[in-house]
Amino acid sequence: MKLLVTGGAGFIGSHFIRYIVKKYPDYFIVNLDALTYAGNLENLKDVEEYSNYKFVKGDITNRELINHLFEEEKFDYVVNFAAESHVDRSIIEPDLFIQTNILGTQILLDVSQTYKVQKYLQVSTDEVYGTLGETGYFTETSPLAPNSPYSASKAGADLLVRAYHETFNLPINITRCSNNYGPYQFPEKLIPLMVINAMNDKTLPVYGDGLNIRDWLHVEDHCQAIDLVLLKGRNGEVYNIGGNNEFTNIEIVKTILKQLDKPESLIQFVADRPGHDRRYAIDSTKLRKELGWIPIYTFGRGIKETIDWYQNNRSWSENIISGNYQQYVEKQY
Ligand code: NAD
Ligand code: TDX
Repeated sequence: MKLLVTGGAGFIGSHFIRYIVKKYPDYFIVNLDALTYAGNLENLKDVEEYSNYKFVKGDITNRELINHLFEEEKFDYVVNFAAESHVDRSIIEPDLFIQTNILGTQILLDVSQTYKVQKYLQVSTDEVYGTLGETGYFTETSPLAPNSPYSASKAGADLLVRAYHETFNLPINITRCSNNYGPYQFPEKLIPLMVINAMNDKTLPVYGDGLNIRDWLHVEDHCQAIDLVLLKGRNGEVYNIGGNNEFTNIEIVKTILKQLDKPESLIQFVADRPGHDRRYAIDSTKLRKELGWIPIYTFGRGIKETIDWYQNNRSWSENIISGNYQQYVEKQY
């Protein structure tokens, strides 16, 4: 069994590769990653020694390279994590999001179709559904109503995946997950940013009134769900993945400060994000009932272990902040 994982040097992709390489020693996994600012081979240092794993540096928008790779490896499965993933960056530089998230997906779909893969899995997000009021949950049939260039580009990609299934019979699944947290998350995202700033006695920038709600899921529970959908998901179906862990941003920030024994005076309310979605909450009944998914982490355990990890692995974030790992990558490849 040959599996192509794109974007495997990022946060979720690196956890997925670690999970799959260990769980399925008879699978061969190729990690294709362009190593953008968010890609970091340090995330996979312990995986490099596995003989069923190979890294290839490359861009999903490079059709020639993708064609060549499929010709060479004859993949059975494709899991596409590669994306520009940060909402704030999409507000500043939307072009790159369209390029990678939409065009890159279309190229992967085309080549997957040509080489007749058994399954193409698109890793998507709850943000494609837009925002919720105080009540209700996103289900797989909620309308797509993205509010940021990031989520619009992810929704566009989802629609292409659907179209390739309907038009060309490409076997597909789409997963739509809520906010992930855990080790190795790039420190531009809420939780690692706040942990690292608090550790360094820097201010914690909370957007708007801090009352926006996110539904948090530990990254390993997300990986377990993707594994299930990849192998057992019904062809053509969308599966929502969520943790039932709704918290306001200010609650998250205060939890972090408490564990690190830092004062709440570090909190600084700043201008709100334009188009800031108020609340996300995912109904993952379909995944639980059909495929028997049961998340392992409680939020209490997961957030404690995650904060501990950033404290015990300071050099990881220091290398990113100082740009050391970029120099390392340039030397390696
Ligand atoms: P990330 O930004 O940490 O990693 C993205 C990876 O993709 C990086 O390694 C980067 O180098 C690579 N990449 C970017 N452009 C590329 C290109 N053109 N070609 C090849 N590789 C490229 O992102 P993440 O948080 O790990 O998210 C992974 C996927 O999961 C994304 O598709 C994202 O939309 C989705 N998702 C994320 C979350 C979350 O909370 N982080 C939640 C739901 C869904
Ligand atoms: O400095 C900050 N201050 C702040 O208040 C940052 C970085 C964020 N926030 C708020 C904005 C959001 O309400 O925290 C919340 C979480 O923000 P992000 O970590 O940027 O995540 P979000 O915008 O919710 O999107 C994330 O979840 C869905 C991922 O980045 C996406 O890739 C994924 O699709």
